[in-house]
Amino acid sequence: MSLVLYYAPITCALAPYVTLTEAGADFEARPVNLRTAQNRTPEFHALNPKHQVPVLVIDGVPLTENVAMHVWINRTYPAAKLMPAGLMEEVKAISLLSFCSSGIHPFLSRINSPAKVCDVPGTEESVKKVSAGILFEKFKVVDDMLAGREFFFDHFTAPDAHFFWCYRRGTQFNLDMAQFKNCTAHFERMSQRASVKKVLAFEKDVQAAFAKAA
Ligand SMILES: N[C@@H](CCC(=O)N[C@@H](CS)C(=O)NCC(=O)O)C(=O)O
Repeated sequence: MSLVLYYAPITCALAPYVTLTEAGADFEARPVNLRTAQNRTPEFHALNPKHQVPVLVIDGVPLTENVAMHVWINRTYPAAKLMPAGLMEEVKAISLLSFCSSGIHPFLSRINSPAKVCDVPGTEESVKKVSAGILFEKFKVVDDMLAGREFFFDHFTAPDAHFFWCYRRGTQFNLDMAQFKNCTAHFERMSQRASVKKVLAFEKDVQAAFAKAA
């Protein structure tokens, strides 16, 4: 099987990199430079007309959206148990993945690029502030979920990887993330996993290569 993950540093492509690694999948991570708009080329558009990473190309067929990728990786590599067993637990995991993807992620994006959602001059700080307020409500929900728990379920699963990315992105905006004690502890535990260390080392290498090419 041929697996190519289109990946960009800092982005949510970190999550499928982690779950593919945890699954023991043999995959190629192909860097995409968002700063030079490599995601806007005709070649990339043919893979993903939404012009976003991640894209997982499976035997030549592109799959987009984190949630779908984690479901596919889990089904393809069941021994890794990337989703919890049993229908109810599995759909709870899909619910969490969806919350990361459509509940939390859009507010991280608004803080990162406020002008993409409001082009009225002078509103950037306001968009960031409102978005941070909503984001904090969402992190509080997860903080409560993680109270007294090592992972979301009884072992590491895909939502741990996806949420790790969300929390990490939050730490990159000068927000008071330390208030979310359980999320912070989860983040620190996740940072110790071999799969996470591997993607962070890869991220550094890709950033260095992009800087050199600039
Ligand atoms: N819902 C998508 C979101 C993907 C997404 O927002 N990717 C961002 C990076 S985190 C991206 O590629 N942004 C570039 C752009 O939109 O031009 C998923 O979960 O996979």
